[in-house]
Amino acid sequence: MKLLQLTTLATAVLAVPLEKSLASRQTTACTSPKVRKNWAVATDAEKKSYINAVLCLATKPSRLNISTHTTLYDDFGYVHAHLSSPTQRIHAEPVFLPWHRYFVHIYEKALQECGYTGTAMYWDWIADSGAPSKAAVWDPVLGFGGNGSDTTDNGGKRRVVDGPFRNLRPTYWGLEVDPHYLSRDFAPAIPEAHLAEMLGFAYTPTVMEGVNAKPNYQEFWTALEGGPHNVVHAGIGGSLGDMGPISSPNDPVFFLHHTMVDKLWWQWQQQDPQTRTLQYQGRRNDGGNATLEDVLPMLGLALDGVVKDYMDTGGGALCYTY
Ligand SMILES: *[C@@H]1O[C@H](CO)[C@@H](O)[C@H](O)[C@H]1NC(C)=O
Ligand SMILES: *[C@@H]1O[C@H](CO)[C@@H](O)[C@H](O)[C@H]1NC(C)=O
Ligand SMILES: *[C@@H]1O[C@H](CO)[C@@H](O)[C@H](O)[C@H]1NC(C)=O
Ligand SMILES: [Cu+2]
Repeated sequence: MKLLQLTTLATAVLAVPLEKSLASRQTTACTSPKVRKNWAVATDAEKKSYINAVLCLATKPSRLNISTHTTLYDDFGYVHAHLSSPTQRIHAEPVFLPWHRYFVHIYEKALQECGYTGTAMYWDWIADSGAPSKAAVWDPVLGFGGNGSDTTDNGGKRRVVDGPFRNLRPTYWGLEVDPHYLSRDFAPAIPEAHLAEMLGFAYTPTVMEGVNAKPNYQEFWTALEGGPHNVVHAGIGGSLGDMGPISSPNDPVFFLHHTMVDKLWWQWQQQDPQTRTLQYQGRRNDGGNATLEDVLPMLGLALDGVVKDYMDTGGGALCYTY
């Protein structure tokens, strides 16, 4: 009896530290990090494999315990929307960067469970800022398809009519259940106002130099989120496309955009890894000061995370580089 009790106790006590020691073992074990790729330089085979895995997500059951549950593809839009409203928990506060880093990581794993053997990829919108609508990422065969159509007979949204995702039907629009075809609404150029197409003037190499030069985490995430991050969403989504509302992960390009945002954070951290890898500060939306122990909620899509495990791309729960 006594022995049995001891064994039970030991198992219970071990359960928690085991998980911890696995995490810390990975910190030292990340010796060959995977290198995340630029979509523009990926091979045709890699692009096809990525695209097929995205389509596969829409055939997998939802992981969420909700009455409207549809597919794993829809889960990403749902979770992002419900963490943005009615209470904003993932934007306009320091957790923006680590939360989206973890979210991209979950998506990358989901693609891999759908047969994809590569890594998350990014759209380098800085390189394409002069003519964003011509970027390789919008290719109708080896890309995500382009701008939406000029009709709005898709529940008022501009349906993407070319490319491999033209038949994708996201379930959510913001917080609403509103099945529709995937939509985009590339912001047009307005020459009279000196506005370039897709608001490209707001994420040029020169603008980004200013963002990268920010001296601390708080100034950096604020400049990156409120500036180019938001503008790229608006430039692709407009008001009649999926990249606009809080259900923006509906558009598969969301993850190429956010992998780019993540790469920029990583680059900023690499400028002074000693100081910046764990630098995390600012005011939370609930009024408290941000700490490395803050939780990254995932509403059941994956286990909730903790900020400190997602600060270092080569440690904690992660093992990749750019
Ligand atoms: C799923 O949701 C139902 C209804 O809200 C709840 O009673 C149940 O405990 C939930 N199950 C899990 C595993 O979260
Ligand atoms: C995208 O398509 C819409 C609808 O046809 C059009 O108004 C808009 O100018 C297009 N944007 C670009 C950048 O071509
Ligand atoms: C947050 O940090 C600031 C500066 O260190 C401090 O003055 C303030 O009291 C802290 N606020 C809370 C809610 O802990
Ligand atoms: Cu977001």
